[in-house]
Amino acid sequence: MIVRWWITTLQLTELFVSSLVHLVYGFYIFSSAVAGDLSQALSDCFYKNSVEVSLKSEDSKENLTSTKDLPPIVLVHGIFGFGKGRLGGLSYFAGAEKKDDRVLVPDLGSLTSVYDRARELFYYLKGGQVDYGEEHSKACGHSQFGRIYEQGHYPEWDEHHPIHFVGHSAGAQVVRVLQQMLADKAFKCYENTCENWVLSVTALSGAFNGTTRTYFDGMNPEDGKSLRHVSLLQLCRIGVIIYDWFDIPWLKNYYNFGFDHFNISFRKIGIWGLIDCLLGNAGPFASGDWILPDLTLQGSIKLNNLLHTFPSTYYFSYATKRTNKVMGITVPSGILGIHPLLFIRILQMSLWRHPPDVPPPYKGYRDEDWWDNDGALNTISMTHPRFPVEHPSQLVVKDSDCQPFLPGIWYYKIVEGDHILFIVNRERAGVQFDLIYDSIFERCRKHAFRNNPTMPNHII
Ligand SMILES: *[C@@H]1O[C@H](CO)[C@@H](O)[C@H](O)[C@H]1NC(C)=O
Ligand SMILES: *[C@@H]1O[C@H](CO)[C@@H](O)[C@H](O)[C@H]1NC(C)=O
Ligand SMILES: CC(=O)N[C@H]1CO[C@H](CO)[C@@H](O)[C@@H]1O
Repeated sequence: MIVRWWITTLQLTELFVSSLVHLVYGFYIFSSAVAGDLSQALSDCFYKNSVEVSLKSEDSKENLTSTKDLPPIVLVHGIFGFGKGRLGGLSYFAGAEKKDDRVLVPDLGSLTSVYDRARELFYYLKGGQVDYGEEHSKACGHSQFGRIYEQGHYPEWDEHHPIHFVGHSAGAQVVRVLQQMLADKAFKCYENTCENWVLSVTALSGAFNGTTRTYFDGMNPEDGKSLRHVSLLQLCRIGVIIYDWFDIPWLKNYYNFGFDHFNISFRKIGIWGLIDCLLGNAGPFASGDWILPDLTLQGSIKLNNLLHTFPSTYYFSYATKRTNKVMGITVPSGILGIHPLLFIRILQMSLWRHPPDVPPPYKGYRDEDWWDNDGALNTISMTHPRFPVEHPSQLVVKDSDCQPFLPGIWYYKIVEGDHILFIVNRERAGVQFDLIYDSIFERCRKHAFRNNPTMPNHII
């Protein structure tokens, strides 16, 4: 009895400390984001013209009659992310979308599952009402139909008008799931979809292989699906349900977790429905149809079982790392110039031990493979999809390592940086910010295209 009480007290203390860490950390990101956005807006006033001139001159080199002919580059946000128009016009990609004339930034819900995001992304581009699919909706207890896009953002999208995708974190996995859905012809009334609708996939700290961070925050390592009773995610769950239940229009316009298709609003479920959700009998957290289960090691294995790397699509991935090995021990790299709260998160992950009484998530699992990390994801998870089969890949150290740039292979670069270095606040990444996005956009525009979109093997 006393032992139990003692354990609960310990858990509560741990919870308190970790939520404090995350709260302050979140606030730190948010405030620096707002400050960054302001200074960005100011500097834009002064420098916009010069940037535009340099872009134009690059375009003319390629003889493009108009930007309308360019395949769009679609930037897909990750967890807690948001698209264009949310948070008072803040840019999740820290203004990187201004670097090219044809960039789209969809808003896919900040905590919804990878599957639901992929469905939404399709209709965002093609237009029409989001159809989550009958079977999936029934299984997860949400409406089959969602938001209506009166006007698609790229209605001509097809094999001959393919798209470049850039995904941050979970956004990279969303793109892979979408590509598989296209290959599987999973959209009703669109019989002609195929994998070649996707021209290239670029992952920035992509969550391909899951992350041990989910277990620190409250996912159960036993099943990778349920939540520990006392945990940060438990608080998050309660907060989200209440936020959605109050359903205050201007607030939801400002920031939306994306669970509208679950009908959590008080107008629809009343007080008993709220209690049901809070008790864990209904809603996204009950059915597991939200993002965290997809980011556990177990959840990623389940997703990856169905996903392929396709031969005519270009793949590039940036894996971030903020750790180093010192005498065989993995430690956060560089104590100077790193925010103390970020330091704690990285340190935490570099000390990860899988609970000994729980079977390992896969055969051959070793804790040490998962110690290198960027504070949110393990580096091993970000390079390329590895499970259940290792997908073709090549490490890039010098730029010449990926020339010629071939489709069907995951080229990857390891970048010294934390998980949020390339989003929200561009000042943090400094010169690296421009280097990375410029090379992404340049690769899309100059190296990734198919000469013959209708290769004979696609016709047959
Ligand atoms: C650019 O391409 C168009 C058609 O694709 C062609 O008519 C035109 O001559 C080209 N211009 C240059 C400068 O190559
Ligand atoms: C949610 O509400 C809409 C109408 O407002 C209804 O059509 C839909 O069936 C409801 N979904 C669920 C899962 O209750
Ligand atoms: C969860 C998962 O997919 N894990 C894989 C990640 O990468 C390692 C190293 O290759 C694989 O062994 C795991 O199976």
